[in-house]
Amino acid sequence: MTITITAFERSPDGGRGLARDTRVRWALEEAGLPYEVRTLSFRAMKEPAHLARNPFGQIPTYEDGNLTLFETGSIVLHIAERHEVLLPRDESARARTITWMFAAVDTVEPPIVDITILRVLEGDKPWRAERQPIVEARVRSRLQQLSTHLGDSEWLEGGFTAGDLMMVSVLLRARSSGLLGEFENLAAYVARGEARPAYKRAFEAQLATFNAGAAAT
Ligand code: GTB
Repeated sequence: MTITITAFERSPDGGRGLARDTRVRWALEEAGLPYEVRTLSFRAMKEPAHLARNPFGQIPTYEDGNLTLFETGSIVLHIAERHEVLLPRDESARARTITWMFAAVDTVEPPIVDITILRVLEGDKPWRAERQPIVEARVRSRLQQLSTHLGDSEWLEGGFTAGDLMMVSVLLRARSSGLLGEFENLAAYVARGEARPAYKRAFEAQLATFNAGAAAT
């Protein structure tokens, strides 16, 4: 059975790899697992066929035979379980890796998403100017804490793991705000993630999907 994931037919990020299918593609590339992509329009994402895959009508999803998953944390964990590089076998190292995966999606990503919401969905609202420094301060605080923890280390827990894959993916979303660049070690950490051959393949694949969608419309 070939693994199938879903992705935007035409990602609103213009192919910059910021939509969440990129982290799933990256995990699949790290694990050496081939996959196919089912692209969806925004309308198709809310139709019954896709709601059966993800009740929230979002991408990405993951299908392998009879198994269908949604939520990138869960999908990446499932993939990581099949590859020791992503999820160490040692019990404590494995638990620490999973801890970092949760930290990425539950502690670091929400304030970063708030910046996008403010810019994209609330850009014309009267409260934007007042809210902007508040939202940025929350992100800066999280980045400072992460930066302090990372220090001069290459990765969060010794070698590269799925915890780094999720954290780098989340941090990439903060780059355009300029906040990531305030933390030299975090910017270098993200660059190390982007330099991995598996990330590069994932990035090129999502860009090819975007270009195909753009050419078709
Ligand atoms: N918690 C879920 C997960 O981790 O899988 C969140 C999934 C999610 O937010 N999916 C988004 C989606 O389907 C796409 S990735 N949105 C459509 C909808 O909800 O109707 C989020 C995203 C979208 C666009 C950009 N961008 O343009 O830069 C970046 C990230």
